[in-house]
Amino acid sequence: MATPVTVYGPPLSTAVSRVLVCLLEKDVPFQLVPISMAKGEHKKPDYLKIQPFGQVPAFQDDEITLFESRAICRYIAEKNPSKGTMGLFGTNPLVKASIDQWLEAESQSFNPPSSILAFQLVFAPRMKLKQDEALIKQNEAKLVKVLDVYENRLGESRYLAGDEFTLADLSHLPNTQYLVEKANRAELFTSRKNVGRWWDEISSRPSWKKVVEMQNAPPQ
Ligand SMILES: N[C@@H](CCC(=O)N[C@@H](CS)C(=O)NCC(=O)O)C(=O)O
Repeated sequence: MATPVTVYGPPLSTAVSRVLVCLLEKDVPFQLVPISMAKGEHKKPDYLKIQPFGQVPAFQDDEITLFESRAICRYIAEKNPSKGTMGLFGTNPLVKASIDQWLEAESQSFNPPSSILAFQLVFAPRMKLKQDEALIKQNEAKLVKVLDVYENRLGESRYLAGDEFTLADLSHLPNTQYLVEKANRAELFTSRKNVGRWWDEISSRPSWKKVVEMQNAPPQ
């Protein structure tokens, strides 16, 4: 039997949960090495050998190690084309380009304001850090503009890259979950008809529900 792949990092991390949901969609067995960020385990020399920036996640498949959650997701989808959800990373160059385009939109346009908001609104209070109201306002305004573009796009197609659920949609799950469920910002999504419909659909996938369960499980 093949050795399961290994994901290093806690499920509460948005970047780790992106990889976990991808593995579940593709039905790829994995083991999780939680890595305590509170204890600084992500900055230890042994860990830096597989993630030189000292961030989570890191990923291992036999002798291959990778970092960067979106690159890891592309690898998982490419390596397992006939397992689990088909078409996560497309089957022809044009579809792949469309998926890549929206994956880039997620990483370059959606992630910057949404990750700042998730940090300021969810993690800063948990870490007893002072929230930066100006930064929150500024990034809410940026996110509104991004979501207006998404609203138009999702009026034309069921999912971001077309009629099928792909890595482009999957990549939005982690930050959106925090904003909708933990940061009291659901309205940003639900007040937009198409974005609200899309969010209901992608967040109801069994793979994502399982990741949320892992996030909510009490620490071992
Ligand atoms: N672009 C990276 C981002 C990774 C990242 O920012 N991870 C955060 C947790 S979500 C982290 O490790 N933060 C600790 C640090 O930067 O020291 C990816 O997608 O994998």
